[in-house]
Amino acid sequence: MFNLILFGPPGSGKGTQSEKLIAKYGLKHLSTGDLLRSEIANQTPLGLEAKSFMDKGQLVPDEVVIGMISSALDNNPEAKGFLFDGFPRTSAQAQALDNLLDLKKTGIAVMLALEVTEEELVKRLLKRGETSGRSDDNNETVIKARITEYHNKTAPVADYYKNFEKVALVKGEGSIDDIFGRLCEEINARAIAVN
Ligand code: B4P
Repeated sequence: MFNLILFGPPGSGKGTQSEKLIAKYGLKHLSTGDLLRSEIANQTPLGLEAKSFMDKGQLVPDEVVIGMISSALDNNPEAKGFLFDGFPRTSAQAQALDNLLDLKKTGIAVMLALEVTEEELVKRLLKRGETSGRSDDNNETVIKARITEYHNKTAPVADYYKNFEKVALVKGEGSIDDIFGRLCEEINARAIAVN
């Protein structure tokens, strides 16, 4: 199995690049943001709980997202690898992911970390907010709260993977295709098992 984490602050292009990477490498895409928005759309109890955090720009509690990822792993026994998009976002999530993958006798091959300036992040998210209907995108205060959550709780997750020399920093500014090319170079340098 080849498993990778696409990492970066809100609006760094994780969702955008994930679509292209799964098409090229045939990995199963697991986006906690997408899973949570689907729960909200279906008005499930989990979705209603998650919405109250997401609307304020806060992270959803660890046990909620870890449970979702655990079920998604169990529901895809045939996957040849997973692309984790927006997960893990806290050190507790990173530890839980390692434990879940250990049970499947696999692990993370690489964390690709997109680097984008804060000014560019805010610009991109406000622009998406004009059309996306996402309540967490159309308010600059909420966007800034998301970025603060990222610095406080999520950025340390990269240090966790740096201990295992698994982090590749990738410039996340420029054209979508150029960034995709940089990500593919990093994967191809590591991924003997990916076709
Ligand atoms: P997510 O859904 O993960 O979304 P995101 O961080 O906003 O964005 P992403 O980086 O995927 O950006 P995108 O490609 O879309 O999270 C939303 C919320 O869910 C979180 O705030 C949190 O509350 C909750 N959540 C999710 N996972 C969680 C977890 N594990 N634990 C706890 N809570 C969790 O790009 C953004 C915009 O930029 C798009 O409009 C795109 O078109 C544009 N763009 C992309 N690349 C570009 C480029 N190169 N140039 C110009 N624009 C570009």
